[in-house]
Amino acid sequence: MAESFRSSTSPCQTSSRALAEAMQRHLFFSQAKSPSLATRHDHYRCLALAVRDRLLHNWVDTAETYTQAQVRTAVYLSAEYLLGPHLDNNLVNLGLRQEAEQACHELGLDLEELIREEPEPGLGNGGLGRLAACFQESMATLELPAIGYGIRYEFGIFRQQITTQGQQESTDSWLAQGNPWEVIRPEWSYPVTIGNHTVIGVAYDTPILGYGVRTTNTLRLWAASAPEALDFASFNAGDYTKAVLHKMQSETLSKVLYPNDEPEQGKRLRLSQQIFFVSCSLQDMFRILRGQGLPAREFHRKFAVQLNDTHPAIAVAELMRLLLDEHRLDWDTAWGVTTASLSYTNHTLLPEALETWGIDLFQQLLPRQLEIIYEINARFLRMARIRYPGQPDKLARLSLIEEGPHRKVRMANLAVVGCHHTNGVAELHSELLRRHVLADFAELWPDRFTNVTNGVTPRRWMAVANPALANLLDDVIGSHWRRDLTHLQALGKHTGDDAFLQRWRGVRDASKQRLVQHIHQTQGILLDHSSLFDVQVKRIHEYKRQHLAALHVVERYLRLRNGEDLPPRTVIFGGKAAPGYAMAKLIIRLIVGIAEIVNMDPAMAGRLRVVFVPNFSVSLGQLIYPAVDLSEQISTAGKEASGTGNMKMALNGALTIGTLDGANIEIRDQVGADNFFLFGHTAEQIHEFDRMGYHPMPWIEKDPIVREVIELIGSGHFSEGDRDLFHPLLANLTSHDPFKVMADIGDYRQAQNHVDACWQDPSRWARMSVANTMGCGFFSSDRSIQEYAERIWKVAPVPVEATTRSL
Ligand code: NBY
Repeated sequence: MAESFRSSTSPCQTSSRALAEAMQRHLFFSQAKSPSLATRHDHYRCLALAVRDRLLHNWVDTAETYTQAQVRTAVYLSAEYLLGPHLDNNLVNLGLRQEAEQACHELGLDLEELIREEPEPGLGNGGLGRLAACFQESMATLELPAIGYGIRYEFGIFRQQITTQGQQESTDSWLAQGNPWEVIRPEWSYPVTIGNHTVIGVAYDTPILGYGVRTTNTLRLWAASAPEALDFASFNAGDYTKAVLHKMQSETLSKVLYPNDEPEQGKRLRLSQQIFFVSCSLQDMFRILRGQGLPAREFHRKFAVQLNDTHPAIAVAELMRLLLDEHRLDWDTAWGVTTASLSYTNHTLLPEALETWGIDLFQQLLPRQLEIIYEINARFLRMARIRYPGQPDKLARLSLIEEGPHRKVRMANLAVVGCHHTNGVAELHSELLRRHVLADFAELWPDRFTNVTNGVTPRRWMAVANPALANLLDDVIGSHWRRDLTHLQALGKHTGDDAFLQRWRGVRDASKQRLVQHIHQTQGILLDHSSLFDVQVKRIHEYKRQHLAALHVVERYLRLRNGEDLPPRTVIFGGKAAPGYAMAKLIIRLIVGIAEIVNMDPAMAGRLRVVFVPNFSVSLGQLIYPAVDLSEQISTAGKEASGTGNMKMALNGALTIGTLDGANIEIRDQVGADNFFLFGHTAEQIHEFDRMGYHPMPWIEKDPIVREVIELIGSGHFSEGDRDLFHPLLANLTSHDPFKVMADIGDYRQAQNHVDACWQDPSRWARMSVANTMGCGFFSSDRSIQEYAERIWKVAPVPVEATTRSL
């Protein structure tokens, strides 16, 4: 495996003995401790530092190669990176996993325990942030010259506790014990002016390792600091606290990641965060350009810049500002450079999720950028008016400014106008963007619109998360799947082989037992690993319809109480609700209430269990995805842009119950309709409901089971007799039901019955499971990145030469 890169380091360096010695050295020289005082966390840090030492040559060589070769570089701008812990992933990508296990063993330590010591950098909300992390790793693995830029939040996504009251939040101080993976670069810091304050962004670099290659790219995150530690005018006037205040205010800029769906609150700080990281990143790119002796007007030749949603869309105006005001280009040249550099990925179809900023706020914080946006808009509308004479409604829709009593800047419109390409993240999503959300732009510029279906990295989501499956695959189809996931197709030759299917089931069972053990230890709930594990883990949102699954659980509870014989099931939920999203929090409260009643009912023993796993995260995902039998992907069709958890589960052998939404459609195409439990109305039908006027009542009237479920919840059965608690949820479902739960619940039930029938035949289920893994080769983020690189960025691989000498 990966001989070429292994030979770049001497066998002695990579040996477990050397690694163990390095750990001992770090205990003394980095942790300043004797073995008798060392904590487990000290040992984790020693291993992390020893591993870091082993990747530094590759990291430095990569930077050197890119500088010497003056290569065209992909730049990813994202406000979020949901990285997950680095240690295990870096060990796998360096090919050092076994050596580390052995080294720990020699020192009387347990590698798994040390891996669990690492707090994960939760610098993202959900799918969008995790996609950015998978993409970084794939760019490195494909040897693409690339930089990721973002924000070094001091507090990542909040930690979630689950009590009988539902979700409670606390802060995530992931940096409290230090971070061995980052390197501060104070020499690369830039001023950003926001309103009448200037803050300084300081670079913190984290290495992103490719798998089996020398390429080690950089993720550069900006931390905010005050220009002067003290405001000397105030200090000299004797007001020490006021002097320190300004410093504090500046530093709040990179203090905390905002949970999405948070209404209004914090808007000012969010816009400040966006300009902060975008401006620092662009200034850094100009510094690199200058270092290579290239003028500003060549910016677009050096850099292909991808905007991860509209959070960095201010880049359109900021790049123009830098080109016009700092680099003195004329408007047309600057505009040419800007639109040739930038491209935009949209991640949502929900109209309420499209970012806009009030003009007043914009004017206060970013007056020059607003002026530039007005000029872009004036020129754009002049062109559009010629194309669409006498169509003021169309022009009003195209405008970068939403008119009305509170005028707003439309960031999606700004992104489309300022970028050479706009893409969606799954076929259906891209189609709906063209047909609905961005239809006017797609008519104007059809060639700018394209699709790149999302993917996930097989290194973290198979090799790291599911080593038992990885071993089985290595035995049966060889190890190439790690670099080229389409090799999974080769499993097709083995689906009729009983010995193989037996091993397959063994691997799946072991993953389920691992999860059972974790849930027992952390929540005190003992689950039956032989039951069907039915799992929905993702952010809690009405459009994702966790309440649809919850209603179905209540229905099973009623059927079991009525003496029906259903195969044993364990229903597992996990995911965070935005702290300000009352309905999402009520859905969690409902699930917790149902779990409480079901799990203590003796009649349910051995037949039904319900668990809400608190604080879903990348690390928990690594534990959960391999243990899923049934993957719940049940969003209202047309609402989920793509989904990526759906891919992680199917790749690890889960069967999906799902709607024709996002990437579910492509998963079903790839794994075969027979191996997928389809239900629900199509996006087109849902669209028709909305056009014609939808009411849930007719659906409820013809479904006695759902009526009974709603009555039972309304009676206070799951809320200790409180009949009011779930009223807002039930009233919403029975009067408006904006996400069409009632229109789909009957079909969902039928699909679930079909699931039960298939599960009764274990060898049939095992074959369906293999078919899912086998068909998922397409969903590697390597494939997604290859598409971006070839079709949008025009960036080619540059293998890294070993230039620095061994120490
Ligand atoms: O992006 C998700 C989509 O819902 C999912 O279908 C898709 O697979 C994934 C990757 O393309 N979107 C998402 O995760 N969005 C956010 O996390 C997010 C974060 C911040 C804000 C809005 C949405 N914000 O307004 O600040």
